[in-house]
Amino acid sequence: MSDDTIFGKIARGEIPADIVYEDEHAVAFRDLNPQAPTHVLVIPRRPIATLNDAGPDDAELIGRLFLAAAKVAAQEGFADDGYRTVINCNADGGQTVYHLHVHLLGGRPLQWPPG
Ligand code: D5M
Repeated sequence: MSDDTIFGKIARGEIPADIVYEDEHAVAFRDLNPQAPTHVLVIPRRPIATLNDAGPDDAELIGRLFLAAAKVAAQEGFADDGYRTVINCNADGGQTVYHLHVHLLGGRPLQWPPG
């Protein structure tokens, strides 16, 4: 599957990002437009456009994205205070980049519900 999104380019190392964690399956980097003191995006190296495009074969990979987010939360020092992980899906979900990503937000108390 081809992936010409900005996140596909980051995953392939073609454009720079402020990477805070990476492994065989996932890359995590700081969001350019942070909504919290720490705002990191965790993406799979393998392109999946939206959560709707994930299938049963992606179940383990999606679990790995959340485990990577928890690792980054610990790395950033707010795991015990708390944080939020969220996936935006399609237009009403506020998705703008069509390479699946988990937002990790932390470093301040977060409001609920989101807007
Ligand atoms: O989230 C897409 C997020 O991606 C949004 O918070 C801005 C961020 N963004 C866009 N381009 C970049 C680059 N190049 N580096 C880091 N962060 C970036 P969504 O859920 O799709 O609305």
